Amino acid sequence: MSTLRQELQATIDALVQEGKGLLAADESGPTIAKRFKTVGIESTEENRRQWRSLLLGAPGLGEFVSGVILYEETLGQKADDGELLPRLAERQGIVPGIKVDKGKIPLVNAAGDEITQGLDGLAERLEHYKEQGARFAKWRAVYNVSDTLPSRLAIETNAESLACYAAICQEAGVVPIVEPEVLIDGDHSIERCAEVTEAVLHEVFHALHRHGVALELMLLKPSMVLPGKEHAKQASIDEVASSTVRVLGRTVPPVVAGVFFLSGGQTPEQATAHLDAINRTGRRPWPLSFSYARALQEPPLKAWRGQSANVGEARQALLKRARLNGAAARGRYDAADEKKG
Ligand code: 5MM
Repeated sequence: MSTLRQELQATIDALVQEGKGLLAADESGPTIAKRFKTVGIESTEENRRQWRSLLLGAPGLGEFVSGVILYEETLGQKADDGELLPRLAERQGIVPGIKVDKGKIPLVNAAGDEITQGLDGLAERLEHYKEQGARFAKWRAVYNVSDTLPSRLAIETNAESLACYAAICQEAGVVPIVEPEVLIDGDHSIERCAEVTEAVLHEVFHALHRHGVALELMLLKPSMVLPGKEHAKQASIDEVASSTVRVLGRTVPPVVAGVFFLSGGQTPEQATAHLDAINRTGRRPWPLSFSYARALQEPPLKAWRGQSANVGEARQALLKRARLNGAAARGRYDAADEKKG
C-alpha cells in the first residue's frame, strides 16, 4: 500500500468506530452568528473561541465522538490554558477536520438553484490546514426542493465540484467528506425528497467515479429522506428510516467507508430517533452514524448562553446528546433515556 493510501486509511480507521460519530462545529461566520442570536450571544471572535473550547473540552467527549469538523478560524484558536483547539481535540481522541468549501452562490441560468464555491487554491489551502492538524475535510453542496428544483444543471454541477474536491483532498492525504444536502425547507412530500436524493446521490457517485476518487477512503454525509417541514403529512420514524436506507441502497456503493448523516433542521430528539431506526433496519454494507451540528449543539448552546458559570451544565447537555447518538449509531437508543440526565 502506498504511503498516501496508508495515511488516508489511518484517518478512516480513526473516524469510523462503532458507536461513535462526528461533531460538526464548522459553522461559517453568518451561520454561527445566526445560532448565537437565538440565545442572545454576540458573534465575536472571543465568544466563538469560548464556545468551541467548551465543546472540545467536554470531558469524555471522545467516547462518542471520533472526529470534529472545524471552521478555519478555530484551527488557530486556543483554549484558556493556551492549548491549540485542534490539539485539545486530539488529546480527547478526536480527529480534527476542516470545512474547506467557501459557501454557496446562485447558479447562473438556473433560478432557485445554488452552487458551492472553493476549488481555486484548494490544494495549497489543504497543505496549510494539514500543518495546523486537520486530517479530513468537508464540502457541502445544497439542493433546494420543489416540483421543478433542483434542475439537472444543479445536480450535475454540484456533483462535479464535490468530486473535484474529493480528488484534490485524497491527493493531499486528507480524507474527504462528501456532503450533498437535500434541504428540508418547503412543502414537498417524502416521496419527492426520495426522488431528489436518489438523483443527487446517483450523480455524485457517477462523478466520484469519473474523477478516480477511492470510495473506500472517503465518507458520505447525506441528509435523511424526510418530508419538507411545511408538508401537511409528516412521516413516521419508520417511514423515514425505510425511505432513507432504500435510497442509500440504490445509490451508495458498498465499499464507501461510512455514512455520517447531517441533522438538517430536525430536532435533536428526532435526529437521534431516526438514526436509531435506520440502524435497526437490518444489516447494511456501510456503518451509519451521525455528523450533526445543530442536533448536538442546540441543547448545550441553550444551557451556556455565553455565561462561564454555565459551562459545566452545557457540557453535560452536549455529552448527553453525544451518548444518545452513540447508542443510536449502534441501533440501541431508548427514548426513555431522554428523561435521564
Ligand atoms: C448541513 O449543515 C451541516 C450539518 O449541520 P446540521 O447537523 O445542523 O444539519 C454543517 O456541518 C454545516 O455544513 C456547517 O454548519 C457549515 O454551514 P455553513 O452554512 O455556515 O456553510
